[in-house]
Amino acid sequence: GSGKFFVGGNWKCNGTKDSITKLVSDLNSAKLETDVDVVVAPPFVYLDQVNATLTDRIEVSAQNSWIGKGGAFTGEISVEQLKDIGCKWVILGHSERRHVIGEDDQFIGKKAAYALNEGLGVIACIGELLEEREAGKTFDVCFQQLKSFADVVPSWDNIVIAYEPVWAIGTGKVATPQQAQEVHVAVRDWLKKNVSEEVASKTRIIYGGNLDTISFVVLEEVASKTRIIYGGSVNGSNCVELAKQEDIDGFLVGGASLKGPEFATIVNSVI
Ligand code: 3PY
Repeated sequence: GSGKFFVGGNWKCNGTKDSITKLVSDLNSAKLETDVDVVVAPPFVYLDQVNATLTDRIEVSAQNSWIGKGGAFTGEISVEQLKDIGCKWVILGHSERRHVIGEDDQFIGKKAAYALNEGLGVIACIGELLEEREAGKTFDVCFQQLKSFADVVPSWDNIVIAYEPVWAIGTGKVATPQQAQEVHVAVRDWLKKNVSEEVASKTRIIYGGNLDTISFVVLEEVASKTRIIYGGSVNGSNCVELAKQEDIDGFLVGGASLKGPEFATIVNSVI
């Protein structure tokens, strides 16, 4: 894998004050491997409560953010407000926002660029529908979604890519470790060809030695440092096999993240 293992819990539109108080207390007492970045994403209305009561060991993420500065945008939440309450991350491009709410690549890209420019980390989700997989379009779809992030983001330092095949979300159907690994490798290759070279060519290297060697190092770094995590029905029983895959650098967990002990098991599946 690349970089530090990263496990995010996407609580989606679930929970009450009481259930979230209990979940936070379970997370606070859980034993978590030290070498893992752990993030949870509560619904907006509980973000402040969670951030105030959760151990500093776990960072807090939003599940969405507005495309720009706040103002007259009824019902939206701005990046500035998220930062104000101590939120460090935002999940963008989740398939439920793409396919249930109808957000498109361009809109998601704008949100990502704004959030990154303001200093939030972005968990950038991509993934194909079942019919796209069956039509052999998995890579095309994922690359198109990646490109719409790549075209607008200021840098890749603060992005984690979450590959979440839509047919594996909320269906209990998990991708096999091989199916996930195959896409993760393709995503990393795509980054190498389309992002690293671009970054390498834009990076000014002021050094008098062998330039080829240096640009090669820069080129390798972006693709190999970007964490590509898997999401889609990850749970306490399938996480170990998935985590063994070379290019799976962590997980974005749905339903199983609502149970403290099971979420801890997933965090601790790091090898
Ligand atoms: C799932 O596992 O259902 C997810 O959507 C994680 O984001």
